[in-house]
Amino acid sequence: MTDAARRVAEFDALIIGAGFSGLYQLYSLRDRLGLSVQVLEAGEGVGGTWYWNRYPGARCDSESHSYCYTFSRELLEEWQWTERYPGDAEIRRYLDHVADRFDLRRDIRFGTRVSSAHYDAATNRWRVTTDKGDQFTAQFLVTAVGCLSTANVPNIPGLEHFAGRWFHTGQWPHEGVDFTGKRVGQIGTGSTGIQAAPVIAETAAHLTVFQRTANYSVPARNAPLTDEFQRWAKEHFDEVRQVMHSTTNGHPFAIDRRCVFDVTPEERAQIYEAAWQKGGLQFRATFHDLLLSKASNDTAADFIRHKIRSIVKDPVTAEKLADIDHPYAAKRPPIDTDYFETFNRANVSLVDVRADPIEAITPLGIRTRAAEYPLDLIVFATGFDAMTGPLLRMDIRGRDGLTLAELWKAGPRNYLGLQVAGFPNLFTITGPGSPSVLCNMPVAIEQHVEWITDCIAHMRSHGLTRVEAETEAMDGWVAEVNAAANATLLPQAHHSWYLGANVPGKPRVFMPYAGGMARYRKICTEVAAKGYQGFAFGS
Ligand code: NA7
Repeated sequence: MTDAARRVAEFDALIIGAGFSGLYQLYSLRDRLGLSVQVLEAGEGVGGTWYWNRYPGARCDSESHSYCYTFSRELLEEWQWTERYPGDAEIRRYLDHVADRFDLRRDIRFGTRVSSAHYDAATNRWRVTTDKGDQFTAQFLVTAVGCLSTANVPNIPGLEHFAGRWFHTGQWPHEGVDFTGKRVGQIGTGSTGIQAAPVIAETAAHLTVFQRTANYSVPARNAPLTDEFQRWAKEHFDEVRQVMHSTTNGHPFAIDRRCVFDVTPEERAQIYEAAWQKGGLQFRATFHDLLLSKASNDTAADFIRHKIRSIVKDPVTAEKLADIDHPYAAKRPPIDTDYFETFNRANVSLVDVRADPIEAITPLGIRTRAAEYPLDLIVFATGFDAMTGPLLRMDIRGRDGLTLAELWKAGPRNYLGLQVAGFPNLFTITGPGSPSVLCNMPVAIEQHVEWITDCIAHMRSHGLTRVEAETEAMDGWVAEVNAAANATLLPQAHHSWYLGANVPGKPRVFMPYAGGMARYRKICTEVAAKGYQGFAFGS
């Protein structure tokens, strides 16, 4: 046997990624269905997104009691979150615990990045090659690669000549970065930048925030969880899950049914103020029509702009921060801890790079059209090649050598966000075309993993070996995803990563399914109940 032949390992299923999705998919296929499964993971540990995102202030925007698996009652009972929103280290501890508790590590190969996955019709198997040249084959291939795992470092001329150090928030060094006494430049004011700036400013000599698009943000009001709340969350978990499953976005709070103009301006102001004081993404849930009507949305947008102006003392800085060009929540709405307050510090300044664009990075720092900012460190909080990026950076080829990159060159196409015509037995967890990033992620992930597991169980019990989305069903779903987005204000944020607008050259297509998680779950359940309508099986 040659070395090459010896290194081809065969499994029933291969899973790419060991974050929330990959861990649960491994457990489901291995322990529920009895398949032989191998997970391939680029990191040296479990955690996925949370393995890489260790930047200062990294924290989840979902409340901790809802940011977890619900499939195991014992797991729910034994795990204790400590804060209202879990920080990155606590989420890693949780996922480490899950991996140990369900004995998952023995089937995960760490430090292994998948470079290609090719379908072989003759054997009905996927052949997967890694960056180390190892090869694996399997009947089923499941991508659990996350939506925000391909870092987007903008191509600014001169970066290679910068004399200081630079980091992307999504590839943060595990040993941390010491900002003490340093002049730091931060590019980007999305959810990440809004979390990072206040923490960096605490120790940096000076922080300069380079803002291209001003952003709304609502206080998170993070705090330690009381014993009383922890008890309540455990005792009422069935009700909490019921709410998470019935709402549009999978969070443990319902979106109010009232519309903005159902109430008087005074009542509206009180409702917004109460939500601002309570903090968190609930602000978006105050009215039913915030993302449906521009006039309604304007009232929330004006409320937040007014808050920004009242918090930020320097009127010029306040105006730059409040000069927001899109409807509230049409981009992913950040929540923060003292973001706007940070601009009242003497060691923090804001540069509006729309008015004064970045021209180059020099050995000394960042040069805009009007000035040069000397820096020791640059933090790129510049986001990700979201949703399609993690899939397309692998060379995925289906039937007859068709590449995913070719099929998706004008934007992602799939059926239910789960399968692509021409790519049999390939399943994508929380890929484009599914609610994913518009939803509390673990809710979306559990639904996908369970649907995929049920589909494979169905195949095995019916002697079927191949499943593939039909082209017509795929085209119908692409139209449905577009229609769902166009029924909302979401496409009106022209710079949003939902649209791929943050990555030069990326097709501008609204990627996630905006029809709501509850509706999506119903569609998927009905499709399965009708004998997997829109999918073709082979044996
Ligand atoms: P985002 O939300 O994509 O934010 C990236 C930020 O970086 C945003 O303010 C961008 O401005 C800015 N950016 C990107 N490229 C550049 C260049 N070339 N010059 C200046 N500024 C730039 O990423 P995050 O990491 O904050 O959040 C991602 C998701 O993680 C978040 O939505 C949550 O779901 C969790 P722009 O708005 O494009 O003008």
